Amino acid sequence: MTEMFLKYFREKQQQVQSEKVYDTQCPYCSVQCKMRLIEQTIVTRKKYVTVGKENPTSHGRICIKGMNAHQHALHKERILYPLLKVDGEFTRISWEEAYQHIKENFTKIQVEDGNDALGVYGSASITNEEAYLLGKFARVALKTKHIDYNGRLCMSAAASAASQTFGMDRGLTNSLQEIPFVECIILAGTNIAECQPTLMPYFEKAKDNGAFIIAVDPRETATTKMADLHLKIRPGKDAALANGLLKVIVEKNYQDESFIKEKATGFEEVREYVSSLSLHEIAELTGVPAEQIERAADAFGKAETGMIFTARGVEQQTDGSLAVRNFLNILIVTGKIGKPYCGYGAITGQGNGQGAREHGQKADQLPGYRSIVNEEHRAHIAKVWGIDKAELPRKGVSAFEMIEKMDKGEITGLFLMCSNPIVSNPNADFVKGALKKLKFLVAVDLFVSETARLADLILPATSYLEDEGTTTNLEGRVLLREAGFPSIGEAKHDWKIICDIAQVLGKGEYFSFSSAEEIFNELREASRGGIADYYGITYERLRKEGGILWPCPSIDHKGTERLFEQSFAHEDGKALMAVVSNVPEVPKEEPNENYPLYLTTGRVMSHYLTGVQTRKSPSLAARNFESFIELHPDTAKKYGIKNQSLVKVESKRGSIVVRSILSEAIRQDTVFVPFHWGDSQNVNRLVSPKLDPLCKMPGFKVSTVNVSPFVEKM
Ligand SMILES: Nc1nc2c(c(=O)[nH]1)N[C@H]1C(S)=C(S)[C@@H](COP(=O)(O)OP(=O)(O)OC[C@H]3O[C@@H](n4cnc5c(=O)[nH]c(N)nc54)[C@H](O)[C@@H]3O)O[C@H]1N2
Ligand SMILES: Nc1nc2c(c(=O)[nH]1)N[C@H]1C(S)=C(S)[C@@H](COP(=O)(O)OP(=O)(O)OC[C@H]3O[C@@H](n4cnc5c(=O)[nH]c(N)nc54)[C@H](O)[C@@H]3O)O[C@H]1N2
Ligand code: SF4
Ligand SMILES: [Mo]
Repeated sequence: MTEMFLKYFREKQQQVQSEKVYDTQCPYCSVQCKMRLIEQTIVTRKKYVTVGKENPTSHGRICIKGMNAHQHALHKERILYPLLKVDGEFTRISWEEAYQHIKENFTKIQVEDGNDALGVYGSASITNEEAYLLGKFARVALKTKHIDYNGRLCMSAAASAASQTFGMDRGLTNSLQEIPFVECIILAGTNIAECQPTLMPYFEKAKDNGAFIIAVDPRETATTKMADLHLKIRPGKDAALANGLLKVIVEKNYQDESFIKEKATGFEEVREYVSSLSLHEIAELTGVPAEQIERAADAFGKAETGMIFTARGVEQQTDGSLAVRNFLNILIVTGKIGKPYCGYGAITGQGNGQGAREHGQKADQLPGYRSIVNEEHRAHIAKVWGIDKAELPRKGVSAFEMIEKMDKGEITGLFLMCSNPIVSNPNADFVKGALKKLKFLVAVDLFVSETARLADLILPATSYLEDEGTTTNLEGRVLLREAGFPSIGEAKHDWKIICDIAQVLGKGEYFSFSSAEEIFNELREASRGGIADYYGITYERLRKEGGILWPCPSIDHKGTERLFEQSFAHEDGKALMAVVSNVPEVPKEEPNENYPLYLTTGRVMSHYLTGVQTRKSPSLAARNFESFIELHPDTAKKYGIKNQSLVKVESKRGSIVVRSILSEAIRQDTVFVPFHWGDSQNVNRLVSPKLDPLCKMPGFKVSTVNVSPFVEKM
């Protein structure tokens, strides 16, 4: 009987089994691995598998997050229709009703409180088309100056440093293909093994070819394990460490005099400053022994070729932009930029962390990396948009400063697209309080995130599987993300939602787009002649060529692999060095009696950012289902904390409870907590809200805390 049934079942299965394949691209990190979603229908059940697809960046590799990304996109908790909060409960309404609510409330707020009382908070997880359109929406449809985005918390320090030193900011100055041939590599505050895992083979090949790798991190990580030398720095002291390296480089004459003379300004001042410093004092300050600083400087200084990579460990600091500039100083002094196997890489974070920082979502920026304060730039964009230059709002404020304005009642309405600020911004309890003060909050999301819970209205967006558009990966390579999967429920594309609202507000003529490609074609015009010039890139070319590195000023231009080969992007063609003090302008929190430990924050392999997506993915959530605090066994002993026990972690601003992981990998004066969880595990409730005065990046990587065993009150 069983035999017969099995035979019957197998035949049946073969009969009805069908397979569909969707070309897509990972929604998570900046590598933007190309993937395929395979949908198999077995009898009545659908089964999904994601596999990698050949591409010039990750060559068909994907990591566990990419492999399981479809699990959140297909999750049953996806929002299917607009939800209005009525008496504290979310209630289904139609899109028409939702748009009417927006019209009424936005209009009322702007009449009562002024145009700038409406804020727009965007994202680097949306496409270039959507990022571009959101900037236009704020300035043309809402006429507000207040727009900024979550990339402020991510890329602003590196972007500001590269713009000031080189005259332009593209994450990698070289293509990844050069990495295997570099002799000496510095990885400062970057955990590539967990955060961009599919890039690891580039570094592994470099090692096989004999490269010397130096890692700078207060913790041992899967990345530092690859290094030949690990500088286990005290959190927040990277600028000083770079001064130490510069000092040795200059004293031992590793500098490239002719490069400096021909291509840089400001060297003498830097030389003078670092010469005045004591290496012994730098060792004390940074916690890195002087001989290790010397060894690192020798390795980098003597090598024929070298590259430096930084990520958020160096950048998410209240002196982050200057700390990066000091690492760029090292490249310039040693002449290791603008030639083969020499250059800089800010390892970009979010999927579209590069493109979304170029096309006008920033408070001070217009598309093509143009400046909102430059009259020529304003005129160019006003012309593309068909408005009068005088109508273009002026410069607004950064993401966290917008939240401060909500607290003060200066911003009273917010349009939030693709971000979860109460989990991702510092001083989270304050942020929550500020958002609660809003008269009207609209959140566009896939899920009811911690922030969307506070919204008056939630609009359902389509996911990466459903929404076509371009993203620009960490190399500066513009990619077309195909998206043939049908939309789920009544969800709409982010760009469509923006266009529809503009229409309801009477600005439809500026937003009459019927496809992402049409928006891209306007973006091309808007970016034309700017720093981030996309004019020569078309969907047709992207389909044919697989990806194009900007700048690409004309249709027959092949794109730009290596930057600064002839000159830097400043008007004089030179790189501008900066003296970076060991003592930052904004003092950082230092351990004291009440808060004796440094807290630093970051990521784990299996979760992404505030975790709204990855916590929905069973295969990822199973790897880390709760947050944790990593602390050294000696530190744990001192504070009476056992392994795998609940710990109360407290700062001046708040407290959380997380489970301990004792590990000798971390410095004794430092604890680490990831930020992928909300509510009682939201580490940003502890984090200091101080900002880098130059780029307004929060100092996520240094706060001070105290730890104690958690005792449950009966
Ligand atoms: N798995 C995973 N991958 C991701 C993400 C994710 O959430 N999860 N997010 C993506 C995004 S948006 C981003 S921005 C990137 C982030 O990528 P990374 O910047 O590489 O990640 P982080 O863990 O934030 O920080 C990197 C390292 O900095 C170290 N660090 C902490 N304080 C300091 C310090 O003061 N100095 C130095 N030198 N190092 C310090 C931390 O110990 C950590 O190992 O990753 C992207 N990829
Ligand atoms: N303590 C600490 N805090 C940090 C950091 C840190 O290292 N330490 N890192 C910072 C960094 S680098 C970053 S990038 C930020 C990120 O901070 P956030 O932007 O707040 O984090 P996400 O989790 O990406 O939030 C994205 C939201 O958009 C939704 N979403 C996903 N795809 C789409 C889409 O296509 N359309 C729409 N409309 N919604 C979508 C998701 O469900 C989610 O709710 O966090 C920062 N915060
Ligand atoms: S998370 Fe990053 S490395 Fe992993 S598959 Fe996605 S894009 Fe690739
Ligand atoms: Mo990020």
